[in-house]
Amino acid sequence: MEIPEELDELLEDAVEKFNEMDKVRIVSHYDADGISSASIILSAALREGKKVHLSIVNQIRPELVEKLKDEGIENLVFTDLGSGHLSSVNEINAEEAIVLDHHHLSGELERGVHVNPHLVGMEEDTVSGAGVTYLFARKLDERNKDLSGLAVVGAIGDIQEENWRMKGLNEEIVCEAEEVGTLERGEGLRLFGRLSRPIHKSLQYTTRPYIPGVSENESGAVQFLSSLDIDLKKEDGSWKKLVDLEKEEKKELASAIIKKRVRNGVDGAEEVFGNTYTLSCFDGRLEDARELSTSLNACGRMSQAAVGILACLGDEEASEELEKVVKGYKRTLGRLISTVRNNGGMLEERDEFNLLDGVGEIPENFIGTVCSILQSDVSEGEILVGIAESENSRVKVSVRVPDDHEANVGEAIEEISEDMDIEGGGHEKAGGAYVHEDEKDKFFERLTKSLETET
Ligand SMILES: [Mn+2]
Repeated sequence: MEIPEELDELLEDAVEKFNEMDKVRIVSHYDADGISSASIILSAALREGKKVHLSIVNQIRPELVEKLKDEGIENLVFTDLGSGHLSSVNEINAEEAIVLDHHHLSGELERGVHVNPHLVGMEEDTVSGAGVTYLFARKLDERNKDLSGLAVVGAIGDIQEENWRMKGLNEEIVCEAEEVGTLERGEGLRLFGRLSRPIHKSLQYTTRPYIPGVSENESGAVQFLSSLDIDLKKEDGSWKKLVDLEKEEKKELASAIIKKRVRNGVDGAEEVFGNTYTLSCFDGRLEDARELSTSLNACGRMSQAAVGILACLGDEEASEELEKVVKGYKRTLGRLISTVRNNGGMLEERDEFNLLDGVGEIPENFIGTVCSILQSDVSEGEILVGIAESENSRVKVSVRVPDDHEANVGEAIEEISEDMDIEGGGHEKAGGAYVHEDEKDKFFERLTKSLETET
């Protein structure tokens, strides 16, 4: 694998530091990338025989800093987190810290080693937090190359593909994972649960690509399949999965999906196909990397990150538990969506954008996903902004702009953070920020302006 020299040097320094550590306090982010990162660093640390204490958090808040400070930590390792809060990391006052992250930089690390692609002129979307953590782990010990599949799960979780293809270091990690045999890359229909679920369930659960009348619609999915003469069951009576379809059937299904989208005004045939990644790192069991990534995301949102981590470490019981967490997550999400749809007052059409006021109804961990789903409810081409209650008199604001909108949400939020006391970031079409309650309106004003000037 070609790792840029400067990055390689940082990794070397981090490994050297890590080798001196006996007890390690690990803190990682609660999204799929963060949970993948945590699984990688935990495996690597345990293999080295280190004593480990791990926490998963959704952001670095003052209470966390206080708590860690009180613990009197000697050795701190942050994964998929920390780069944007280096002054807080310094404040924890650990003797040594290692930060393995890919988020935007803010401040400088006082004691320890900071590894981040931005430090060597690389972009954040060419390697995930799990990717950086993996690069560290393989530098620490070659045998950690068997954790490469998890780095890919993290990159998928952070939506780092462009047109459903990896780039930069992510792509190199995929190649290495193929080489060592923890992952198999294929090409095909991007349906959810292609290895694990009945096809009609796969179709129902697939929302990207969106299939009108089929996504989130079980009977629609069943009808769709029978209109194609595809049997739902195999000869032995068990459910057919996408992976069980004949080549011809797959082709027919693909063209039917594209036709259905075109007829309903959804463009972009290329969105329907993409790389598929099959993980084979769970002794014998195969797992779809996209599905695992979705499940890890659910774990984080449901405050059950430990289940996700254990599943990533290959624990079979945890894998079963993971399925339950995912179900609970779907139920919660479904309930929240109905709450909004049955309660007209929650979604307000303003001049500049649609405002979903979820304060008191929608937990902060869910507001982003709820906004993503409800974006199809607002008028075409319009922006949706959601708010939910957070801690310390702050609200969590989530912003979603339609695909055909020129605005860049991540850049807008970054721009605002230069002169307002907010914390946040995001991607092109989706982002979020924590904003003081009484500065909410000021934030909305600034947001409207930023999104406008970019169009
Ligand atoms: Mn990340």
